[in-house]
Amino acid sequence: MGKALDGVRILDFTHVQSGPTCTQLLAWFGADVIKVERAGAGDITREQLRDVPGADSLYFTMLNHNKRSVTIDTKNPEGKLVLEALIQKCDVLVENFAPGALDRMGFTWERIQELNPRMIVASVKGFGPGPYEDCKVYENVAQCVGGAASTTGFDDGPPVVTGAQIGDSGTGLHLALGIVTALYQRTMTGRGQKVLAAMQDGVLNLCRVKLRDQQRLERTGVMKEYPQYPNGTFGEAVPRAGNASGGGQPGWILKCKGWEHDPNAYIYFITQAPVWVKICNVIGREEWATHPDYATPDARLPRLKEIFAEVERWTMTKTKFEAMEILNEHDIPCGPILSMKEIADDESLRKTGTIVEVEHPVRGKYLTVGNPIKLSDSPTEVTRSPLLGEHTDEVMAELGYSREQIDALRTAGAI
Ligand code: CAO
Repeated sequence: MGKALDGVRILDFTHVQSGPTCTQLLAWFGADVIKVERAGAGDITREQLRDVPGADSLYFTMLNHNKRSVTIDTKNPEGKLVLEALIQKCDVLVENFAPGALDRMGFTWERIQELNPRMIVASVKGFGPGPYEDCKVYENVAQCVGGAASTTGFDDGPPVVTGAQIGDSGTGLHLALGIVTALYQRTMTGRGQKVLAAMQDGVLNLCRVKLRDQQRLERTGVMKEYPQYPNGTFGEAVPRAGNASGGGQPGWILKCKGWEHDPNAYIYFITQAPVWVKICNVIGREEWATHPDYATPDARLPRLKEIFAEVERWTMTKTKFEAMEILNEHDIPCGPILSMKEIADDESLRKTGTIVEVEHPVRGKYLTVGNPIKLSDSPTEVTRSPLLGEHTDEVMAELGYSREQIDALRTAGAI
């Protein structure tokens, strides 16, 4: 079976996390992704957080599957010529260097257009145009400037960053969508274009509901589904909501059996209005189904703390999996707090290819997250990340360089 992006060639000039997640997705959809790395060093993540001496780190291997690696010194005049040849052969250049780095290398948008007017140039930057556009940005900075940190955590504590890499992987996803959209537009216009995904914008897009709440707060001064209601105070900005549910169906994280020694013996419980009567029956508070203080969503809002405390008295008598099973029998939405260990061992995630075991020639077997997006006509096979420069000769030959030319460029330090 073919792949959705068969025939698309990507010049992958990305490093660290945000850019590589984007190009890895494109590779999983079938694009030929040629990762250009600095000769001798490579993507800095190859050696960051190493767990096996001498082997590429999991940080690198888990973000660079299905790619080819070539090493080019793009500041060397002869290396620049190799990069030019690649630009002429590829459809998309993806980069996430610090602002201005590509220009400093001599590859401005104008120069790239001269070389290949069909080329799409896709960039991740920390910020879009404005006062901070020249700043370098990492994951947690993006979470802080995109509205995630100020709205995450508990009211009586400091802002908190989340484990989900919404700044890096989230922006990589945004960029991937921009790239395939630009490729689609090119089929009609024949022209390339610039695609920019700023990490601040990507995080803010994922925090859309919090900007909704900012406006609700300004209009009404109170948000009744937030834990600050009815006894706490609201200030001028959207407060941290603890574990409250973001939507109109109140939820909270509740203890389950074993919580005293297991940090993940908890369940997320949603008091979804259509199943309120079933909730009352399951927890043994049948009278709440008709009591005017509890029977309607509006009546429940000022009593959510008391309601969740009562539900918790029930969940504490069950393991999170027992509670999940019983609640699902009654169509009550809930979710056990799964540890990474439990997820790694999850058979169903392995069956669907969401968790994949990969063999690597230096580090041996490791687990990775496969393609979370499943296409029925374009199945994903996850293959290992490339060793540094593993495909330099192969790609150079495809570009038309002879054996002698390749050797000479290597001697000159250009590749
Ligand atoms: N040959 C020669 N030079 C190369 C090269 C190659 N193959 N590949 C890269 N370089 C050079 C660049 O040209 C740049 O040189 P100058 O500084 O002289 O222009 C240099 O390597 C370093 O690039 P950088 O500034 O991007 O790297 P950094 O480690 O200093 O910064 C980061 C890293 C991530 C903060 C920065 O790249 C950035 O802000 N990127 C945009 C936002 C982003 O993607 N952040 C997410 C990172 S994941 O958490």
